[in-house]
This record gives sequence, structure tokens and C-alpha cells, in this order.
Amino acid sequence: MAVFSYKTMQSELIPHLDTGMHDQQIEIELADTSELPVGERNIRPAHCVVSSKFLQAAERIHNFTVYEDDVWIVTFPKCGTTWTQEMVWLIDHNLDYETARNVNLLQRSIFFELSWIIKKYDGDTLEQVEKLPRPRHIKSHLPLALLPRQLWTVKPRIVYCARNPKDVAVSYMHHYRHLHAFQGDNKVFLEALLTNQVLWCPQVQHTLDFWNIRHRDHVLFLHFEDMKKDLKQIVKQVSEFFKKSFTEEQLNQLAHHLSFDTMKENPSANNSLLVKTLASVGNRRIDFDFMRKGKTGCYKDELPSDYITRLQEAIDVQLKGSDFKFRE
Ligand code: PPS
Repeated sequence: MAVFSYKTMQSELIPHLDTGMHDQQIEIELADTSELPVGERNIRPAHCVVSSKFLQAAERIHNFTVYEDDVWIVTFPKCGTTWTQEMVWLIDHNLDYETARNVNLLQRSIFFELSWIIKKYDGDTLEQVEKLPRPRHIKSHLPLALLPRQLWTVKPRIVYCARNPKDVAVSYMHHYRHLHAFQGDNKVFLEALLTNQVLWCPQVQHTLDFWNIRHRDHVLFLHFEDMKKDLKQIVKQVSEFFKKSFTEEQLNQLAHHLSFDTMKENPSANNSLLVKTLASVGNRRIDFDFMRKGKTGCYKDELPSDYITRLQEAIDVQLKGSDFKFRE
């Protein structure tokens, strides 16, 4: 554990967050950050809230073998990961809709650290990634400092997607209640999120670490809100990043395939299989549509106004000195 330092999290909120889906929560950080990419600003890389089970895999992840043709989709939870995964997989596989239909996104694009967060997960997601045919597509919510160090020497493509923390708060709140079996009051969850006590927190630093290295050739930085505003334009931008050239008709078809209404009805990409898997892991019934609303600005209807103010203040403090802005 020499390369990491960690502490067990303790607060009055922590027992409420313990739903049995994960082990005791810890905050972990990389101790020696000298191998991390130097970005525009010399900032302290984000730590991460994980389940203590993660300690068994942290070093293996740090030393994980990376290939040049890997594709890493990295996000904070609920920022449009699944959306980005489906877009990127199709672009990198020359719009192979047939395989995309027949093989579930969960198997095409593996959730890297999942088995080391979820207590009763039967299997090893790192091994699943090792067994993927190349080019491997890998989803992770880990912050920059906890990802494999070879990412910065081998330099595979990394696609990062950011989303406004106020909408993330709404989306994550529903996710935690349904998929993590959280039974507490919404206020408890929101307070825990605001004070960075929920899995994979903190979000703002997570995003700033990738914003800081966005100019690197192998890194592409996207915003959920831009995808909502002009999906075709983002599809074009991602295609260029993958050095692919598609006709207008192909771009239109892909934008249609990725639209919320189409993806919601697509069992191969709407994460209904993830919901089923978590239901079976937790041995309970889950009645939840992962493709919930897919909108921007949900926070205006779903978050208490005093919470919006406090969250905005917290975001502003953390963004001080940076030219990064979350989109609305
Ligand atoms: S996870 O669990 O972290 O992987 O979740 P993630 O995929 O990052 O985020 C889920 C939210 O993304 C929305 N989503 C979409 N919005 C618009 N269009 C498309 N195609 C799309 N696909 C997924 C999904 O509805 C979740 O947001 P909310 O606000 O909860 O609806």
C-alpha cells in the first residue's frame, strides 16, 4: 500500500449511506504523484471515496497493463457515461450496429473497478478487461490519480465527459436510492454528496484534473450539456478524434441512434441489464428506469432551493482560479 494513503470515513452521515452494497467507505489517494501528467495548472490531484474492498485491487489497478489502442471512457458517476460509451464504441468500430445490437454495452465496454466497489459482486472486472478483444473499451469513474499509471506513458485515447453537479446530484440521488438500495431521506444523501462523502466523490476536482490535461492529443473532453444541445456536432468531433470520416447520412443515423428516446428503448445500451445484475447481487426487486429523464436543468424542479444555493457556492469555491465552467 506504499503508493497510496487512505483513511476510514467517519461521520454521522456515513451509517446512513451504508446500504450493504459496499464495504466500509474509505478516502484513498495516490501518495507519490510524480508520475502523473503535468497539466496547465499545478493542482493537487483528486482523492476518491471508495469501498474498502478497493484496497485489494488498488495496486493492481495502478500497475495495470494499458494498450495503445485501448479506449478509456472516464467520468464522475451520472455524467453521461453510458451515452458516451455507446457513441465511442460505435465510432471506434466503424458503426457496427449489428454487434452493438447483439452484444450488450456492459460486455462491449467493461466497468473497470466495479467488482472492487460492490461487496457481493461475483467476479473480477479487471480480469474481464484483460480478456476483452482489442481495441478494449473501458469505463471508469476513478479520478485521474487512481487510474493505471501506464495511461500517461502508453497514451491510449481517453474520452472524459463532464456534467453540471446540480443535475448530477439529482441523477445520483435516484441512482443511489434504486441501485444502491439507499433508504434514507433525500436530504441525507444530498448533504453527503455536498460534503463529498458518497462513492467516487469529489466531483469538481475529478473534473478539474481532466480539464487540466484536455489539450493532450490522446484526451478528449466533452460536456453532457453540449451533447444535449447538438449531438451531431459532438458525434463529428468524436469521429475526428478517432480519425474516422463518416457521411452526413451516417452522422445523422448515429445521432438518431444515440438520442434519448432511441437509446431508452435499446436493451443493448439502456443499462437494463445492469439494473437486473444489481437486483440479483442485492437479492431484491428493482423497479428503476436507468434512462430516467436525460435532460439538463432537472435540478430546478427536483432540488430544494437552499441546497442549490449551497451546492453552487461549493462549486464556485472549488473552481476559483480555474477557467473551467460547468455548462448549464
Ligand atoms: S452511470 O451510472 O454513472 O454510468 O450513469 P451515466 O450513464 O453516467 O448517467 C446516466 C444519466 O445519463 C442520462 N442518459 C442520457 N441522456 C440523454 N440522452 C441519452 N442518450 C442518454 N443516455 C443516458 C440518463 O438518463 C441519466 O441521467 P438522468 O438525469 O438521471 O436522466
